[in-house]
Amino acid sequence: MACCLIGCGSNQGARREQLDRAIELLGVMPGIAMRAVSRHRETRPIGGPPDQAPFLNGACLIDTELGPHDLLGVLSAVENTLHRDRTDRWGPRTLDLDILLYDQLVLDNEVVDGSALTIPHPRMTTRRFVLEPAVEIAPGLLHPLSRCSLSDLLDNISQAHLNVAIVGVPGSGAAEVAGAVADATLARLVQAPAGLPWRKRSGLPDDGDPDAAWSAALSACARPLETSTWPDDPHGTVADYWLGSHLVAAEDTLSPVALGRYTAEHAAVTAKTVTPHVAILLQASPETLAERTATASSTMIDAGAQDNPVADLVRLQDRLLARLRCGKQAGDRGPHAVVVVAADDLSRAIAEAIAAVEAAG
Ligand code: A4P
Ligand code: MG
Repeated sequence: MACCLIGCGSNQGARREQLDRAIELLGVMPGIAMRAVSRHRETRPIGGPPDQAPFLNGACLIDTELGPHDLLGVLSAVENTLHRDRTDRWGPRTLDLDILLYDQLVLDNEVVDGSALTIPHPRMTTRRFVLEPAVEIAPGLLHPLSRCSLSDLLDNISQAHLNVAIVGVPGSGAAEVAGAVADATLARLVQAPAGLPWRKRSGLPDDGDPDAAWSAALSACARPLETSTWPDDPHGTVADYWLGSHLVAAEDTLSPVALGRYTAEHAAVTAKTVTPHVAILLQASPETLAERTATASSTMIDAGAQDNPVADLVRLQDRLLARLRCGKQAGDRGPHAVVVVAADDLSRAIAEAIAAVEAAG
């Protein structure tokens, strides 16, 4: 028997009746027992076509004997009974039922019979319209990736001054996405004062002492994030980098002795800085990274320094994903909410990143 959290939404037709009917239908399905149902709340639509109607959102907790894909099939059948139209992604809908959590199961885009399933729901950690009803019925339930309770995740996005980091390797478009998110959300923009010195980079000491380059980049990037000078206005901050990237990149580059020293230095420096509440990780294909870094090779990476700089970028990107995904397991210095955004199409990445941040408000 698995305990599952289901998110429910509607912004078309008789919203309340449709949500009530969906809960009723779910409760009588074979293999499903309804345990708790939240109130429905009216919420502002996030993403999708402009001018769509407000949503009613809620959540329910079920026990089920069904496997995750069979459960998804049942949810789709209930959506269809209530006349769900699937023409537009994030478009108006009579009913949307999402699997938010399925026990502590983690599935990454697992395809069975043509339908893909990602659990936990990949956008839930920044969505107030998901977390508020979920916390009402299951505040202590653990999110298996962040290792935070639902109530911690809601507190995390409820900070007076939301701190967002756009994380990506050179060529991912982090600077462009961060600028656009800051503009759209009226947040303060913090731009990286120095790049990662995992290649010989312009603007960093080039004296043959790799340790000095790593230290210089770390302290330059830590300065704008120092706790002592951090603002508390309600607009929030969007930075186009995350200090954790420096450590992940260093692990791939420095000798064991140099890395030991740098790890201690990194811990001491980051302890004096703020931790982002939300990280948006940009994920680009090797082709995109090759194309974007070829046009900017003089400032992004020294292509002559390695045989295959794009392969290095891809490896770093994978390791950033792994590090960010493991949440609190990596200590409490990691962002609690992590959203992965495909970065090959930059306008789409910008829209997704803005939606992820606006969903917290
Ligand atoms: N899918 C993968 N993982 C899951 C999962 N954990 N639960 C697949 C449910 N479905 C999952 O979903 C598209 C496909 O996602 C499914 O075929 C399934 O195989 P869909 O319901 O057909 O389409 P969608 O909902 O438009 O897409 P998506 O990406 O699930 O949308 P989201 O992220 O759920 O966002 N604003 C407010 N205020 N309230 C809302 O409820 N909802 C959305 C939809 C956007 N903005 C909103 C709200
Ligand atoms: Mg859905």
